[in-house]
Amino acid sequence: MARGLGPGQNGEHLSFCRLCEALCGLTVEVRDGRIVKVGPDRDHPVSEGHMCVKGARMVDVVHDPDRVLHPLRRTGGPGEFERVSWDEALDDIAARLTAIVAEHGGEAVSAYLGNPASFATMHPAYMNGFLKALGADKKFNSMHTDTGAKNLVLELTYGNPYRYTFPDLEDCDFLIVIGGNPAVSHMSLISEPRALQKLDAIAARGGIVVVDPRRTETARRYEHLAVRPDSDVWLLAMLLRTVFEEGLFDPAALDARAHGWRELRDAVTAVPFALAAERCGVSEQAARELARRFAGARTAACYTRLGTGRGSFSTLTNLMIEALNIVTGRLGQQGGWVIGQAPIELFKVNANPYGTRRSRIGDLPLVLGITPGGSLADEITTPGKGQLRALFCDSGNPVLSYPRGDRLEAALDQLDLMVSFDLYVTETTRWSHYVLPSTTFFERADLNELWGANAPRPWVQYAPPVLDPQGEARGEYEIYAAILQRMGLPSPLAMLGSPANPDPTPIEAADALLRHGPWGGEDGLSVAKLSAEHPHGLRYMDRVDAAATFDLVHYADRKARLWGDVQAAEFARLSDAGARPDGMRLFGRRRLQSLNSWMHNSERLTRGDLFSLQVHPDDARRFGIEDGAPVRVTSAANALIVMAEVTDDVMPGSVCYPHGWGHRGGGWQRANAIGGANINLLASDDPADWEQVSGMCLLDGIPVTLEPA
Ligand SMILES: Nc1nc2c(c(=O)[nH]1)N[C@H]1C(S)=C(S)[C@@H](COP(=O)(O)OP(=O)(O)OC[C@H]3O[C@@H](n4cnc5c(=O)[nH]c(N)nc54)[C@H](O)[C@@H]3O)O[C@H]1N2
Ligand SMILES: Nc1nc2c(c(=O)[nH]1)N[C@H]1C(S)=C(S)[C@@H](COP(=O)(O)OP(=O)(O)OC[C@H]3O[C@@H](n4cnc5c(=O)[nH]c(N)nc54)[C@H](O)[C@@H]3O)O[C@H]1N2
Ligand code: SF4
Ligand SMILES: [Mo]
Repeated sequence: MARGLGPGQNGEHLSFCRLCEALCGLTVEVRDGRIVKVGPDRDHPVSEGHMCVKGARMVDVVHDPDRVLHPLRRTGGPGEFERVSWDEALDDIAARLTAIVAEHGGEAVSAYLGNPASFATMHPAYMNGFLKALGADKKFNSMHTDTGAKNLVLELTYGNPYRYTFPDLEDCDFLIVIGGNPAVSHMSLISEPRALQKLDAIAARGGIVVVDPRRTETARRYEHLAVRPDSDVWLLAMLLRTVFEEGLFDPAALDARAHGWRELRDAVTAVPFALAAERCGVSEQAARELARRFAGARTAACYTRLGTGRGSFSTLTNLMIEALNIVTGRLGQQGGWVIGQAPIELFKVNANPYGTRRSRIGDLPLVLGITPGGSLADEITTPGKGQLRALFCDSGNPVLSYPRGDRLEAALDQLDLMVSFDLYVTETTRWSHYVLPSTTFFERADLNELWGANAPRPWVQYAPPVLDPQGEARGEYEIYAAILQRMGLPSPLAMLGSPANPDPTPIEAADALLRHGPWGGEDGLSVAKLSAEHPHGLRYMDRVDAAATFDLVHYADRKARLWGDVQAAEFARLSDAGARPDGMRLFGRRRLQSLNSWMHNSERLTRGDLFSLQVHPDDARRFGIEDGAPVRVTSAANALIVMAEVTDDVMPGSVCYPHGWGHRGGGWQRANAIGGANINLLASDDPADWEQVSGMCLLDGIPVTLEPA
């Protein structure tokens, strides 16, 4: 294994994948300036030779003939571009931005930051720095389709929205997985590339129950408990009620760790089992049984992801999941429910406490100071102070990933300036005045500096660039810095500068934080040391320190809060809900070979069954729908025609279709030809239809009707 290869040099480079939280170690073979093979790094201290097909096919993205490799300027309608030089593009962007800020103020400028940026060093930090330098007060990202309810719940329960709780998989004997499909998604929000191996071991020691409306790849592997879409809140109420009623907890221990459990106990005890069982489709007996197994296990954790995050009670559901872990003594238990330790502490202070700001559209309380992404179109089209006139779209595709891309497209067309940083002309970026070619992660250096906080076996790795930027691509930081420099403004990471280095690059800023972090100091962690001595990555601690979880509870008394105004109001709202409304509910799924709305231009990743509307045989009979035949799906927002797949993998009363398809008008030719539907056209972009506590869009459990088309 050659070490210290420079970018583009022939040989086998060491790197890591930045497509999902698993962050698998990779070997990347370069010949004549091109990547010829991406393989697993068998010597990586945590992934130990694990990777998936997406990591291997990044080569199709890096060398995709449809990739944007030069700055593009709009010449006409959407998607009509000409090639321009970087100087022409940056000069014009800076001039137009200066004029917009002068006329309308910084609040007319904003940015949308997409999912891939979560894996790039300091990316959210320097985008914030860019917006701050301009005086912008709004930012958008993928949070309102993803983690928003969880972030809010972390803030309410522990006082810090940035520090995630997760299961300590190593010693866990019993795991409940609610609304997550780790066999496909690789255990989202947890960095454990060998998650499935860990889950198999948990199942062998005790058990794993997968609560999901679909018999997923994970549910098949372990035990499946079918639940109706958007009804988990009722199941959680039954689980907690059982724990309290049957005394499956230690009140003295709980008093030492949490406030508010008596109020919570009274609230769940007021939820009738019969009503809850009818709402979620899980019987009282099955719920009680699950609660007993959970509380009775030596060690246990209840883990959740997207399936509970985008429903009509997403905050209350996630609050009760934290509560279930806390009440049963799982918080801070080795093999239980923990908060981890990163080598960099970036978010000591919450600059935007929940509720201190509200959105201009829909008057919703902001979580983390992020404006609800579902309102992006209305933020552009609604006149008044703060109306958006300039938008930077960085590493995101909100036309496909958020509700009502059709309305968003029309709004984007009204912007005075839209600038996108992407690898492709996409459904979103085609509306830009400029598309600026960005580097892939193989063309930039990164540190996985923050993900150690979410790892049962924490590690840190520095990956140097494998290739030089392809074509004229540039890193996003460089582009932001060049725009600000032209405007005479400080660079986007100036706030992390020091007298010795007032203007650090992202890696330099991360390095300084690493050197001053808990594993820093003389002879401690630094980029130089990782690069020279630990090219495969370094496990800076053998295991997450479960007991240290309590030190990371942000409240001064280190106790969790199980009750407050939000809980009281949400339980009151729950008690007003009557019997289950009739009708079909739509929810989503993911596929191993696909990543959200991209990687669909790779031939190898787009073979076989890509999308279908999964319908239960009973519903198919009821609505006259045949396997493989077109079906019209109608929601309050829209109607779409898609192909049906009749299968009892989904529960009666629910239908399932993946998001991120329906490509058209972008530069990715194979993706365009594949077809499929943009399922988010059926979701609502009216704030009144979202969960009002967190501003999360309703993406799972959308009421729909079906008919043959
Ligand atoms: N119905 C429904 N909708 C969903 C979801 C769902 O489950 N159901 N999931 C939601 C979730 S969890 C998420 S995270 C969002 C994702 O939604 P978004 O974050 O809006 O977008 P992505 O689909 O991840 O697209 C990423 C874009 O970044 C580009 N890109 C990739 N790498 C880089 C890079 O290094 N630099 C730059 N500049 N660009 C890059 C890609 O070409 C692509 O255009 O979708 C959400 N939407
Ligand atoms: N292969 C692959 N891996 C990925 C991604 C990808 O697109 N492809 N995306 C990455 C991203 S951005 C993210 S955020 C993570 C997401 O990681 P996960 O959340 O694990 O991913 P999903 O497959 O969307 O799993 C959500 C599960 O919730 C279920 N569900 C839907 N509605 C409900 C409900 O009301 N109640 C319950 N209990 N379950 C429900 C769905 O059936 C599905 O099985 O995955 C990441 N990893
Ligand atoms: S599981 Fe696949 S996509 Fe995720 S980091 Fe590993 S190789 Fe990349
Ligand atoms: Mo996500």
